[in-house]
Amino acid sequence: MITYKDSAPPKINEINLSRIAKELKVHRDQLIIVLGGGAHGHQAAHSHGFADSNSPKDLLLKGIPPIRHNMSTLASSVETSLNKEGIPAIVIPPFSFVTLKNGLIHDFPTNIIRKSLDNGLVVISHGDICFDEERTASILSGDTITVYLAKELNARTVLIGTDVDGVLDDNPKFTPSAKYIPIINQDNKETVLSKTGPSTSTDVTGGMLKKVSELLEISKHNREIIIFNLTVPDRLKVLLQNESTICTRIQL
Ligand code: IP8
Repeated sequence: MITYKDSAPPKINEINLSRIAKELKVHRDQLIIVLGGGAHGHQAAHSHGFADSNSPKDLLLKGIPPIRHNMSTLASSVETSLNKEGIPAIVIPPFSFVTLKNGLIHDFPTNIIRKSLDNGLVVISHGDICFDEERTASILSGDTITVYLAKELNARTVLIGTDVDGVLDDNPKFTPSAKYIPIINQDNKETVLSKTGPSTSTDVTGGMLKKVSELLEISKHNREIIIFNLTVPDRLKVLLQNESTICTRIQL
């Protein structure tokens, strides 16, 4: 929603971004904002072979500058918008301190993130390309970062903003009548996982199915996990004020 997902070259949706920055102003506690790749990350990742595990090393290496450039551009636009609203946000890019091994987190120190939060800063991080101990470089998705940081920093609430009303009971691109599922719990989690498909735009890291599977992993620890539609004005603001709105809550 802060990028036009299908626009090539990637383009920032300034209208949505400045609205979201205004909604974030109601938040009073520590806050980490994790950006997904959107068009900025996924197009460059796709054209440099990151969707295919057999891509040659040279092609992957060539992808590092454009992916880094695009993600830095995106993150810095978000930083600018938040700073304009008086939110003391700073970008901490994973490429400079996170390593992966076979696509999974290998080393992800959190001391600078903790110090930033303790000093009243709002941290912006984002899906990125990172060096991989086994495969030259791999893509680290924003969802993986979110799950990791929620665990490491013991987050109380995890809000996942998407462009649909929550986790849907069918693919809205093919079934326009698909409805959001208000609660995912032990009773329906297997059914939900079997119905939720991957994202249909250029997404090299798995879309909604991966999102839900990763979130289920951290929902057992008395944490509030909410997936909601960030394209609809005021839903973020309402959720940040602990009020209810249309969304999916994961409660295992
Ligand atoms: O959109 C992917 O992050 P995601 C980041 O959260 C890149 O999966 C660089 C493609």
